[in-house]
Amino acid sequence: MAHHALSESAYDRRRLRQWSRGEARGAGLHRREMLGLLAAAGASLPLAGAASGAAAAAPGPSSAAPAAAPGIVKPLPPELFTVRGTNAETVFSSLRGTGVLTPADRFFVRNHTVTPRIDAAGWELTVWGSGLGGGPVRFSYDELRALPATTATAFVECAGNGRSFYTTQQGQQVSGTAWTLGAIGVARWRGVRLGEVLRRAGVTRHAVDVLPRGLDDEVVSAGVNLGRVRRPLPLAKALDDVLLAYEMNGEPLPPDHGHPVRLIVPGWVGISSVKWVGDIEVSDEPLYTPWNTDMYRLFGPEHPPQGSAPLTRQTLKSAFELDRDATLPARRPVRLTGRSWSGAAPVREVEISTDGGAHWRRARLHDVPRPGSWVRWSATWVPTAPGPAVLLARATDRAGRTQPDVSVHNTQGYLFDAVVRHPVTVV
Ligand SMILES: Nc1nc2c(c(=O)[nH]1)N[C@H]1C(S)=C(S)[C@@H](COP(=O)(O)O)O[C@H]1N2
Ligand SMILES: [Mo]
Repeated sequence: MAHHALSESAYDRRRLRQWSRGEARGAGLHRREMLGLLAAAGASLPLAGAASGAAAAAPGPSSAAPAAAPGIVKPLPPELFTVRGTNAETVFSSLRGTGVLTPADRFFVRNHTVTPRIDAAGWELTVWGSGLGGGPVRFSYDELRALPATTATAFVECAGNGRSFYTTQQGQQVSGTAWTLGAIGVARWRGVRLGEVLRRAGVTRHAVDVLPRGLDDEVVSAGVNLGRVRRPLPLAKALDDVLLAYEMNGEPLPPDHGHPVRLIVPGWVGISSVKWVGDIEVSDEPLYTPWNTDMYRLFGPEHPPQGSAPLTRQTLKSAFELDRDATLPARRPVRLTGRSWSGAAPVREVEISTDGGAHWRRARLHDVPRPGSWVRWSATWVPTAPGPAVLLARATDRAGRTQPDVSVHNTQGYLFDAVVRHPVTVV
């Protein structure tokens, strides 16, 4: 663990130095140009799509959402999903009573464009680039499935999960899809280790970066074509625990979640887990795309002028499996349930407050905390006086981090980690 943390941060520092010196190549856009685009109007992150709007413009959970996300294949009934532009957020209360694994029918979808329909029989993966000993190597779906299989339980969580609370709870402006806390799901993924495929493709010791690219449409943002979704992964992570997954919860990957094959990068921001992967470049020098230069880094007054290093691990969060503004009867025991998770380490403890943070007590944990997954928890509450109340849940992980009261702002609203205030009404 420590070894990987070290090599990851060394890698980030090297990348950041190169970026600062203007050595970034292949990013598609000059950074200043891109930042200008992102700042323009400050309204919506261009990639979020016109319909989704910004957190500032659409703070409510569902009031401003359009009726459907045309690019998503699976049904999106309102009791399971809140549609936000090209994306669909899981209604957290719909997880109540489900297991650790999020059923595919309620797993959130984050699409930069639209879900492509890809036939596994005609699909192949091409691995190529200067970090290989020889030329391109191709794998058919059947060849990939014939390689040694591994399974892993891991969450996929959008870096912007919780973004709307920068605005509704902290009064700050951010750009991007106005997620509440439902841009996360946990699944059991089955596939082949990326490291296994890279070794078979002849990765050399000069390789430093691995760039998976999706087969979905090129992303056009404010009139600029950014190309296909692609984000470099440092070789150390690629060889560690990354999967090329072809099954989700025991079924072939559904179209919306990357059929036939996607990356699963445990613990890291969701953008790392590229869906519908078609090719992987293995490079002997660092690579740059808009997804590791202008997006998915922290910008703003509280961060270095060049922005933070590219985001890697997810932060920690907690959510109640209860609708916001739910109505609860007074003087009757109510079983509050929820989930907490962290990208850094297993969750150690969850505390809840039913009086806006004046008093705290421990919630009961229902799962053995594991890295890269979440724990379900519960606590019984007997509301006394009728009227409004605010519920809070606060997680601490085994790395010693506790959710703070306030999250440090960044312009694109990533990595929200503060305790979320959950209003209810006692009647
Ligand atoms: N090819 C491709 N991969 C992608 C995306 C995309 O739009 N295209 N979205 C990314 C983002 S931002 C997230 S949060 C996750 C979401 O995965 P899911 O839709 O299966 O929940 O996929 C990532 N992989
Ligand atoms: Mo995301």
